[in-house]
Amino acid sequence: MAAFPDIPKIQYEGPESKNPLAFRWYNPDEVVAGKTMREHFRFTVVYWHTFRGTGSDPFGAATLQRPWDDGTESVDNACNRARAAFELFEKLDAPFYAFHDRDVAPEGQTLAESHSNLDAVAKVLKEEQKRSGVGLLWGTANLFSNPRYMHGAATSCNVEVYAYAAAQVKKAIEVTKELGGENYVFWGGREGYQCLYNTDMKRELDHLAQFFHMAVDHAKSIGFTGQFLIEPKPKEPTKHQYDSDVAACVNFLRAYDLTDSFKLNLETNHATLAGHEMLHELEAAGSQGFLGSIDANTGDLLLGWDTDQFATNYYLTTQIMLALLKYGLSPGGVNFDAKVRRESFEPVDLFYAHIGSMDAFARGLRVATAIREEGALSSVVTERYKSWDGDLGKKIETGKCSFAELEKLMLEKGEASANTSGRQELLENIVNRYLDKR
Ligand code: XLS
Ligand code: NI
Ligand code: NI
Repeated sequence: MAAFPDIPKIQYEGPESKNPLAFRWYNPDEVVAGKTMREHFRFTVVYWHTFRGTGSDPFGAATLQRPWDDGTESVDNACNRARAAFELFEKLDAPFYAFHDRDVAPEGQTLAESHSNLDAVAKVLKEEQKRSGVGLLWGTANLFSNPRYMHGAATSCNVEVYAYAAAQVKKAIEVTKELGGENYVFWGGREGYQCLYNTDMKRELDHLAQFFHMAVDHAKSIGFTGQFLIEPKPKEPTKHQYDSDVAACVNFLRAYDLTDSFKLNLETNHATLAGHEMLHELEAAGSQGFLGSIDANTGDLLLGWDTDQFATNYYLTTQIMLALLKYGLSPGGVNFDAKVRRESFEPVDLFYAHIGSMDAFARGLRVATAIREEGALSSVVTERYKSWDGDLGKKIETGKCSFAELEKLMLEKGEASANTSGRQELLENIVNRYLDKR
């Protein structure tokens, strides 16, 4: 039985379309900047929000209607849900999905039972992948929901909880490999602290690094070649998450000799919670060679938590696409780590949400491509740094200069040459001009 019987396969109808179940900007087979749109985005639907979200919040119970779900934590229900999920992926023409182990299969009474539940559902996932051609962008383990993880997992003060987490990740990597997953993600879950009075920060960070080294070793031993990704987030659920932002993650990876095996999965709402724009995080990661994948969503700047909304703002998607065109994304993707609001309780709302955000990204791609092709921003940047293109700049940039030489030069000159305008307002107007265009 179809889960979404009234919803057709979503088609591209062009910008003038008023059909809410059609794409206006996302045309999967259209080539833009040398690649099809499908290849640019590698759009990914998340299992946890889209198929496990209930709409409950700290003030109220579940609201979301999901007729295919019988509400039980059984393996049968999990298998039915998986079939419903693939119907949505196919109707949206989304080439990938992503999951946590506990999203797709119920946790058992013992670790062994949880493993076998996961294997049973993975069988259905594998069949559905084969049938539909939808692939797994990444897998991950949920190391935060079960109460055993109250003090964290890989940073827990309880060594057996650490061991349990390792066992769970080992299995999740194996299942990800079995399903052809292209990446494996570590979001920090509860790896952080609520209170420094009870926390040995150095020891926790050392443990976390050992955990990652063991994950790398295990991946090698089973021949899993997917990319490992860390997902920065500054707070929530802990007061301070260790992977707080790109700078903190890159520092951690360098300090613990993990740079060969890890890149970063950047999420818009996490960037803004850290007090950064997404573009800042993309530049910080991309310029250091750590940009792996993105969790595409948006927050609400008036709310201080991870609201995980679908991104529809063209400025945001244009900025993201400017960075993705500059640094590239594969084997990552544009992963909709976003949820419908609890008031949007009907199944069709899942379609409106994804279609709108896919379109916003496609529009962003078109605008960013035009900006780049015409060099509208890059020519200004080149011009702005042109003083560095002379002999002096070269000498400094290649490490062949000293303070003494620079002092000598400036003593001779007496004053630096005049500055030029930064032209920020003009550039903001130029970006608007590209946004006006079709
Ligand atoms: C939570 C994270 C989470 C990860 C996957 O804030 O965004 O959803 O993406 O564990
Ligand atoms: Ni995320
Ligand atoms: Ni998040």
